[in-house]
Amino acid sequence: MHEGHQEIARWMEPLGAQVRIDAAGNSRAVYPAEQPNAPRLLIGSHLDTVPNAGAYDGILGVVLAVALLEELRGRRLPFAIEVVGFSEEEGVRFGTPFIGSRALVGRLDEELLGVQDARGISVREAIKEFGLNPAEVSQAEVQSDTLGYFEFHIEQGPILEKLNLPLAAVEGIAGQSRLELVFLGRTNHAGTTPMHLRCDAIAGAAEWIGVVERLAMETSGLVATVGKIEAKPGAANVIAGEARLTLDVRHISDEIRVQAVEDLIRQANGLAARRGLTVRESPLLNQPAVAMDPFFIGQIEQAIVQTGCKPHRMVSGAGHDAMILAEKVPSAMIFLRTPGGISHDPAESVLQDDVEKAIACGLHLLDRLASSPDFYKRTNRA
Ligand code: HGY
Ligand code: MN
Ligand code: MN
Repeated sequence: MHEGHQEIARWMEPLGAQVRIDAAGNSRAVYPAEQPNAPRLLIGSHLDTVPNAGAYDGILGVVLAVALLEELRGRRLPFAIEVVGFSEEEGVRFGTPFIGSRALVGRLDEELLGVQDARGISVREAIKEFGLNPAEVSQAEVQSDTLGYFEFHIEQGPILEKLNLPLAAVEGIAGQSRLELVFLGRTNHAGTTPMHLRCDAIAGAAEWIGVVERLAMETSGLVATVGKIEAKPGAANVIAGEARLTLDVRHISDEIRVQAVEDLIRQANGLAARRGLTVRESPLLNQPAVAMDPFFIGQIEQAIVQTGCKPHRMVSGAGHDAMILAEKVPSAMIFLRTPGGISHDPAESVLQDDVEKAIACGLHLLDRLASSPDFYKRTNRA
């Protein structure tokens, strides 16, 4: 992350930007406006990613923001542009996502600073280890006159490729629940324990994973994933006494999502009772669905048309920092087509022509915002 921060500074300083790292490890680079003390528009995305990832999720949004400013060729706008590289969006290390962007909306609180990783290191200690001061987290918050936030991001799904469209405006981001469940049974000998006398935690977890998949297949618009499972003691000739797994449930309707989670927990307890197991669930995230800013969506669609492309609006199944920034400032996203719909995998890719169109669209958007009186009138929730 230190190297990533230094690279972004190397890109941004020649453009006359002031670069700093805030206390949550976010890279913050401000490209000045025509006049000093002008309000800011934030453009960015996340710097972190998932294990064995592709090369575009998150970082493409930061690189596109830098490329957009380079394309201004020194031109200043009536507003400053702050390029933000969020330190932690995926939630891989601490199990809970959006740590970087929550600092910008004042939600990197004591509870979140106390969350620990698998080695028992808290967010607060990780910030100190990185060389930053957790006591300064409040200084990461966005200014009250911030005009908005927008994020370029790969779609990470198959829709734009199927429609043969390079770009889209995101109208909403699906809500997301994340939990950890632990099935507890009784460790025993694999060779001597008759089947009807077992309390097999892996077998119980496996049955429940089938229930998760079936519920999602039968509920329109719902996706549910068990992405990680760890068994103890984890030996071939030992019946597992513990199976620890993650659950990720998403839907654009919060009611359907929350209902599905409650249903899955109820079914976990039911099958555990039948198998002589117990289940412990720990909620890690209950992130409501978020609508993007209507004014921004309209401006983005016009900018897409000006770029010579057919406009399209869509819901994002993936979570993004924009859903956190939207708590404080008008937020929006521009999606780029994802070839093969593959993401969170080294095969993740973008088409160079789509990237060029995204930069052109971004320039049209900046020109539209710079000349739009409505853009400055909007009050912020900051
Ligand atoms: O998991 C997600 O929704 C995204 O990759 N942060
Ligand atoms: Mn991701
Ligand atoms: Mn992402």
